[in-house]
Amino acid sequence: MTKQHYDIIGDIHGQATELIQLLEKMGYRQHNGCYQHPSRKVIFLGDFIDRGKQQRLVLETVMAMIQQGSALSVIGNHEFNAMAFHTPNPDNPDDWLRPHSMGNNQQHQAFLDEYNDDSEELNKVLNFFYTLPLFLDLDGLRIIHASWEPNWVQSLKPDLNSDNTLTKELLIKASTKGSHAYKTVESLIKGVEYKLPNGITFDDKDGHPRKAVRTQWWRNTDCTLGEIAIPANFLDQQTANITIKAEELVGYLSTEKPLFLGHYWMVGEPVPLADNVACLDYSVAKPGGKLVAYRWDGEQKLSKDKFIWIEREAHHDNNQ
Ligand SMILES: [Mn+2]
Repeated sequence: MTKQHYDIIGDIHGQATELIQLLEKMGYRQHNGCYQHPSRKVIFLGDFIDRGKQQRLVLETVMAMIQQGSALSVIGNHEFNAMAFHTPNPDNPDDWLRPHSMGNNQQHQAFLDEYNDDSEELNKVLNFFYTLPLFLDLDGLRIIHASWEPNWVQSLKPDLNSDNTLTKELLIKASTKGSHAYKTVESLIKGVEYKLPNGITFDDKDGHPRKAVRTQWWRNTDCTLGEIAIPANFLDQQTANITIKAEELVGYLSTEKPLFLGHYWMVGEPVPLADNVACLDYSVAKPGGKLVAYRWDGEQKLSKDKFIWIEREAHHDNNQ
């Protein structure tokens, strides 16, 4: 039997215009309210929500595709955060699993604006998030939002449903800082970070000071922190020169199935990160960003020719 061919789409963050343009560019057409392709399926990498102003339209589009079998998806950290944001903390009923702090409210505000006073739709969407698996391990490819580590995935198995979706119990455990579930889920969907030494901090794209940097965890050789930090080029020279041994990295061997990730706010022309690793998040919710897909036809070695994208609509920049 031939392998199913997939179009894997990166983080959308409420940018429905670009999503629909990308689907149409790849030959998907609407039938019965659902985008479909005669021979291909989409796989979404999660992070449908937050930031952009068309989050309901994004969710309506992807929910229809998933329900009618023309797409699959994994969960992103923004869906996980939303589930925790809207779930009361069982240990403290006056609070939420994700506290409604100013920062957390700000990050989620565009979503709240669209679902304000519509608890029926909100519940429908939260129930949909519970149907999104943490990862997909398919015939010939793997999909996860931020990082793949077989032992972490295995250690969560007892807490996941048989289709690798989250239970409410796991949502609660994974919202408790310091727990094994918290660390593991955080690494898988928020990425592996390297803690900076000696109180060094830097400001991220949103202007928040950070004490740890996201890393290219998939590297298999010794390197410097400057070479694996994401984004690159913001560390001072001394910090950038810190040596990282291959064994300190999670690594992803070249013999493993191709792995597709979102999450990392890549910039520039889309290219594979390794022969068998590609990230499809190119920050479509930020000025200058794009919505990126990879058209996979069963190959083990990924090619830069198979990326396809839509540039962010310039008019969004005037509305923000
Ligand atoms: Mn993300």
